[in-house]
Amino acid sequence: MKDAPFSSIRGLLQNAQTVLVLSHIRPDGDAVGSLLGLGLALQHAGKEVTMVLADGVPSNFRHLTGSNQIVRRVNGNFDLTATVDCSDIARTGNVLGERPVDLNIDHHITNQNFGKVNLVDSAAVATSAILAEVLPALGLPLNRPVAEALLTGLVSDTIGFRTSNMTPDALRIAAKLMEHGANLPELYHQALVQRSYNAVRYWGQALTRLQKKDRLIWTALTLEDRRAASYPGNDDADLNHILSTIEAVDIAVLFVEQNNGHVKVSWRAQPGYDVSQIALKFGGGGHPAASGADIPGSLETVQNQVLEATWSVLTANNGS
Ligand SMILES: [Mn+2]
Repeated sequence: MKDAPFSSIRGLLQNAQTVLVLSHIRPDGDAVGSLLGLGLALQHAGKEVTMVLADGVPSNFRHLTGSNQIVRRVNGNFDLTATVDCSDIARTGNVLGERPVDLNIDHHITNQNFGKVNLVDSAAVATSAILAEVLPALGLPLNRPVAEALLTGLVSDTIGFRTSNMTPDALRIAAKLMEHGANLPELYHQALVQRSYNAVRYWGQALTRLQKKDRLIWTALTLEDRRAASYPGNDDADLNHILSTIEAVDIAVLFVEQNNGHVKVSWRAQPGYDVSQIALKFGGGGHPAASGADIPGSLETVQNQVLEATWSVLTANNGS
């Protein structure tokens, strides 16, 4: 963060009245939290802000102030376009058209630095954590709704402060957000603990087919599973969190069949592995310990290709 381009960001913001802020498809807590954190802070500073999530706001984040302002399409022109928590432009859901990105704020190690100004800190536990430091430095106050959004992002991406990249600084940021009015137990419960009945039934389908080879574990959620459980989303309903709690496993892979002929793949790995490199090979990205990709092909084909590539990473590490 030492080289953070604060003065360029300040310049961009000063000259902008209308601001477009976007985050990524299949939004998680950090996507929603960083979007609202930046968006509401800019609104508070008198800017006219449009916030966009191509897939809309997941139901477990609709309690956040400002979430009802988030729209799914981009209309009109803006003085400034900013993305948060997006490692590449396609992650916005291709809603930008020809509009260039002025400001790219992110913490993914695979970030493509596609903005005119890029504030990318891969050591940060969440994009929301970056914003919790950047906003006050830019003279944008952390009021209660902003603090709630950012703490939601921080809690989500660290799975409740327990990912291996946790730092004392991340806890200090959380403490600061609590001091600005964010209720940790409540936001934690909404972001990580509470689940729908249908989501757990959806997990059940995949858990009965769970497979293990040495220290690799995997399963798939099919379209049929989604229908059987009446699960409304096209995501994994956080099942990968459950897979990553299984003992004596180094890498967990979850396949989610999509209705566009693609398969969404997510990897979770123990420290010492870098699954972002596998994801990158398949057109995705992420973090060393948690990555994802959207791969065209049938479930069977994608599963074979991905398991083969993952297996070779696992065995290469074992040999080193
Ligand atoms: Mn994030």
